[in-house]
Amino acid sequence: MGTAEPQVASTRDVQQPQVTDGFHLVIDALKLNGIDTIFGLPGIPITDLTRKAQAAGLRVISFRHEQNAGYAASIAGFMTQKPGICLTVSAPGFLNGLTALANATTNCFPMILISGSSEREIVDLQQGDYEEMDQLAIAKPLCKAAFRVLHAEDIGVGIARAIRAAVSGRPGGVYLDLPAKLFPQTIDAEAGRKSLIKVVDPAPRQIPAQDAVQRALELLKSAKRPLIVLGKGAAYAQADEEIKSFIEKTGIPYLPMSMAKGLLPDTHPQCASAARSFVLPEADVVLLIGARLNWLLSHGKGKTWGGKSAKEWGGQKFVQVDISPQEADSNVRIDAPVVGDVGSCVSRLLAGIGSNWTKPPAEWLGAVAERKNKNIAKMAETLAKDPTPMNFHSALNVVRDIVKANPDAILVNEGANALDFTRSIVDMYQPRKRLDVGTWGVMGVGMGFSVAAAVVSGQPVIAVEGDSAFGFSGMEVETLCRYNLPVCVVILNNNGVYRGDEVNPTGGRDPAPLVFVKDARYEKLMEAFGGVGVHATTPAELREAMEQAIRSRKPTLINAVIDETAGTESGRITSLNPTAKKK
Ligand code: ADP
Ligand code: TPW
Repeated sequence: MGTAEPQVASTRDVQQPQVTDGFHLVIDALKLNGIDTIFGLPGIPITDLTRKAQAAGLRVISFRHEQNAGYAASIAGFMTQKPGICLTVSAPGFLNGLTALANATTNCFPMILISGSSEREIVDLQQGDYEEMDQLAIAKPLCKAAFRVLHAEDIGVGIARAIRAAVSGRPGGVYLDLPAKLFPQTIDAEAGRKSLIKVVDPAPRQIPAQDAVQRALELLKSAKRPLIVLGKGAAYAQADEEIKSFIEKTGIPYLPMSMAKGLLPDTHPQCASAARSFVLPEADVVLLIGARLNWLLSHGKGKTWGGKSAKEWGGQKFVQVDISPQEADSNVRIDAPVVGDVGSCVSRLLAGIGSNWTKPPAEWLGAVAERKNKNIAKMAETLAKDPTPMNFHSALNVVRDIVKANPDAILVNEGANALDFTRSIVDMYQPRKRLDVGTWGVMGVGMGFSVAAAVVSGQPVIAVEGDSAFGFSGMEVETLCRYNLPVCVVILNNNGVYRGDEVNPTGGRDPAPLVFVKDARYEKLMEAFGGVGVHATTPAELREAMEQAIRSRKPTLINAVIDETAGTESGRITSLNPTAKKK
């Protein structure tokens, strides 16, 4: 071990001892564990790692900003159940990747941020090294686990621990600190090979206790108005068949959370999305599968759930299937927690319902269907309108048709109104095809998610972006072009954050804080790098451009110009604005 030259053999006849180094041990450890792609951005001290990784057959996707590489890694983790790898340089590169790492942890996406770091001796004495920062200490509170490797022979253990921490139990983000000095360290090749660990069973199944399953089934059986809520944990678990069978056998209406859309097709007769505001307050027993009762579900209480005031419990009983035993009771009482992985839990629930299960009362199913049909008819009327200029609805009606015709395509979605309207208008037909802003409602995931979705799946990607949302990662259109990815970006352009018609009431020289340059030609950004740019002002132009993009698989950016007065502040979550809260 050490950075010294390999020992020179004493006679000419004796072969030079074979050595390996830190660079190759990192690459070999990743490959040994089935990791085939690195998302990152090169620079000291990891430049050669990117080159050597590519030479060793790993796919290395280089970004223009580490945050986007980080988001790409995290969503690759969500899609594949393998930790997505993001590789960055020290201090500023590391910090740029950190937002994505924290976001991954918040969303339960498995990812490993690997950052090069500077000399420990200098960092610890704060003597001002190049890009000096105590990265491990900074990462720790923002991720599930953080490790540093100082010696080449520990690389195998470091990567094995990082993989296990990222994917076992509740998945999340892991930080792995690799100091510059580690990479050129050499050790005997055979010893190096032996030091690597192929992780056996990285995400062990967690079987729920039989009495917990029984308790849950009894509660469900007693329900008059049962409801199932599917969250992105259910989508992540890849237990699609078990979930479908359970829902269909029980006959219980279900509500998919945003990224669980498509687990069963949104057009499924039991899908209650179009009756959300009816089923939440009316249900008496709710089965949560891989969904937290956080703000996205109004914390399980208040008016959304039929409570009389903002904080009051609506009276529902809850069954919660989750891999994290600490999740139950985080917001309201969970009457029947079922702790385990979704696949194991749902298959046991399915086995437990047996053959004499009675479907929910017709009265409940009828009421849900009635509300749903009424809302669907109302939406159809709105979608049929063709106003000038285009608005969210007339543009998204086109996206809805294109996704229906291309159910394999992956839909990436961010913005405020652009997010809310897309979620409710565009039906999804297959699991894990909708990738969006997740638990934080974070802007900036768009192009990173799009790159990863295309790279991981090989399928076409449609990214529906608010014009503000797009700006956070817009430079990555160059990455789309460089790797020639089949991504069609649709910017719903209303000239600003939320909408574009605000004026500075003081009459001062600056525009209002929420508005952008009017009539911006975003499509020229894509043209600058050799992709296809389209300026679309009608649904017909949008449709033609999207069809062409899917057919050609060329990176395409469609600047879909919509009414700048369309949209509301913060979209559907205006009520969370502090000023609104005061009222
Ligand atoms: P959503 O935003 O779609 O409601 P959340 O991110 O709030 O979903 O919740 C996802 C939940 O799924 C988390 O509580 C997480 O612990 C859980 N989870 C993740 N993976 C699994 C799995 N394989 N089995 C069971 N639960 C899981
Ligand atoms: C990292 C706050 C939420 S939504 C949004 C911002 C800035 C943009 C909304 O405008 P857009 O969409 O994209 O044009 P639309 O359809 O309503 O016109 N910084 C981060 N995350 C968040 N969520 C914000 C700021 C925000």
